[in-house]
Amino acid sequence: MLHRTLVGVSASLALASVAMADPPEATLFWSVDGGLDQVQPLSGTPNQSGGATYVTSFNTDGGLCKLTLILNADFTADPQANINGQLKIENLSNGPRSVKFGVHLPICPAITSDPAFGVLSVMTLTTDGPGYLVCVEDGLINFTNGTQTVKSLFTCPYQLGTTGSGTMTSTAQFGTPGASAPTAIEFDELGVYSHCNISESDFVTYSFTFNAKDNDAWAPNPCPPDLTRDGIVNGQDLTLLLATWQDVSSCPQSLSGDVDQNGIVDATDLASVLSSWGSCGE
Ligand SMILES: [Ca+2]
Ligand SMILES: [Ca+2]
Repeated sequence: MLHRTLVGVSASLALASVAMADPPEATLFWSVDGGLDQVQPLSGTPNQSGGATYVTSFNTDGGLCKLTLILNADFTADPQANINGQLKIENLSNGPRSVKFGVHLPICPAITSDPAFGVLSVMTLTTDGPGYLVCVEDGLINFTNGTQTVKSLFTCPYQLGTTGSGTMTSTAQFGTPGASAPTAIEFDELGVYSHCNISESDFVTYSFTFNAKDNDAWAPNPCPPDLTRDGIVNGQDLTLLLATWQDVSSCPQSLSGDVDQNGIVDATDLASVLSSWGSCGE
């Protein structure tokens, strides 16, 4: 019997509001019912709140999966950095599905947090009859530094189930609002990952709020050609630019010489420094 597989996935994050340049590229991977993992880049577009929106859809065995990721960032509320959002996974097919998906997204710029760091997340299963959600492997929300996972929420095993229709919720948190980490930690990536079995015609949502004290006190540069932020554009800025000449990054804020924050250090950035020589955008 051919089961029609129709799974919708949507995710939204809010990292509050700095006017970002081109949003960093995310990586999406997914599979349904044990199929091969599909991996694809996922580009974001700036949204009205100053963050970025990521949208994609994909087909598998006659089904459709849709993923939406909304990211809003605000590191101007020094010294707090906040992320909140919601992730939704729907199984719209006529049978239970094993759904695996993940999104990895660079955090630009990386957040340095001291122990004032925490996440609160609420998982809700909504069913139109007897239904369940069973974790198959790993955790849902991962904050990573390079390849090291700093913290995860909703790690296996967990499950929700009901014999009737309605909703069930479960809450996970760490650190909010108190201290949670023994030392300062840095995050350069947010990963959302889930592999779970979901009953037919049902869906699950994960809402979450993340707080971290940002020791970097990062703020937009009022004079972008002033790469050293010392109030003057001079040889030091030129030296810094040339040190990263032709470097590229999906996280432009990590390129010290990328004046226009487009992800590459090139002649446009050089021209900007030279045309602003001595002044600082006043
Ligand atoms: Ca300077
Ligand atoms: Ca550039």
